[in-house]
Amino acid sequence: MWDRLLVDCRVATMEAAPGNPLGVIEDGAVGIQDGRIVRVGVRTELAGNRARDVFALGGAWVTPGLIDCHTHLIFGGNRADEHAMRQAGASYEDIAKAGGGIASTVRQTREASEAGLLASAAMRLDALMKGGVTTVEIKSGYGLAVESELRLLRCAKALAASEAVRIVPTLLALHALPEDWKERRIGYVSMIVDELIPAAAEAGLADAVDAFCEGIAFTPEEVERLFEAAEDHGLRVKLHAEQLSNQHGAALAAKHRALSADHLEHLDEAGAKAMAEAGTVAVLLPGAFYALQEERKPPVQMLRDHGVRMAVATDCNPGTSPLLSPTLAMNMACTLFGLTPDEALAGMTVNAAKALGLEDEIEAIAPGKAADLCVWRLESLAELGYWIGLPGPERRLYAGDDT
Ligand code: DI6
Ligand code: FE
Repeated sequence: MWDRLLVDCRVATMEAAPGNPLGVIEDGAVGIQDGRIVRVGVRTELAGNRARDVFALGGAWVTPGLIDCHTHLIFGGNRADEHAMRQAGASYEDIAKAGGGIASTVRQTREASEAGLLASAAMRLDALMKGGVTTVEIKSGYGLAVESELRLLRCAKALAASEAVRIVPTLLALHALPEDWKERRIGYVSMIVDELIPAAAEAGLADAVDAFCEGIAFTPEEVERLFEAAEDHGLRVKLHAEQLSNQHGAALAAKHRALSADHLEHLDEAGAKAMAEAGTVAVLLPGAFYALQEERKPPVQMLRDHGVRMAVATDCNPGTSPLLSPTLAMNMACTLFGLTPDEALAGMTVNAAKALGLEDEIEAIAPGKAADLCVWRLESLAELGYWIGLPGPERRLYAGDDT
């Protein structure tokens, strides 16, 4: 006897087949036991099985739960003031150079109590979850010192314990050079490499290490030192690359078999090729492009031509992407970047799972995978990338439980 059986639904398994890129099963059924999917198929194939709860879904769509594979969800305060400054003509780089930007959030984060950080992050997390998110990656990066970075990772762990969502913690070790290290760049990177990475790895607080490779942040050489240290400690790597300029970060990330390279507005062909060869996922972040009113789009056609998998994420952060809706990220990926609605859905499911190295757990609706599912009362799945401000799924199952 299974725990649950979903019937009278159309299932987008996300297991692509020829002519059926989303692996759609019309008149499908999904069996769930102990938080995992045990069987999926057309209803008649599953007809002999019984379950404690049978959900008849009246023709609704079932997709995997959405995966937000790039966020900076935990931080103190917000930067609505800088949003206003940008409307008055200041650029993101101007504000950063004047001591605002990431440095401003670092100050507010260091001042915040742990309870305060958790409460504000939980509010944002709740919005993402209501929008259909069942897995969310959370980066540190607003502590910028050993203890304050570890504190953010511990907050991520606390949220994982209290909320019905899978949380994947990333140590964003090189995000910005803190004010008090301005004259000691090399020393700062050494501290991160020699102290923070070993401490985070030892405590099991991070799955991967990330950095911001940019003219206003860290150089490819500094990033490479970081990647080597991460590898020494058994941590995967990923990179904020080619967001504001071309630093050839994507090729560097690919060289280190990065899970993903993210943003990529200024990606060149050599970078795309290297990513394809390494299996590095391109994470597109239209919320940041929108909020910064950028003009240069990521080269989506080039990514397609080279067979680079594309994921889509909110990049939820206080500076460049105060975006709290996964389906709005999908809509923006379509409207601003030219993804098809199918690509946008794959970008928040199967490809996002790969960007987190979690394909075995959550990449599809298939036997053995976690029963993280969304039930959408929509006529077509293309509506997920179409509505601007879709309220969220009718039902959200996390590890088989209705949440
Ligand atoms: N790129 C971004 O868009 C965010 N971080 C990063 O490396 C911005 C973070 C912020 O401005 O607070
Ligand atoms: Fe980011």
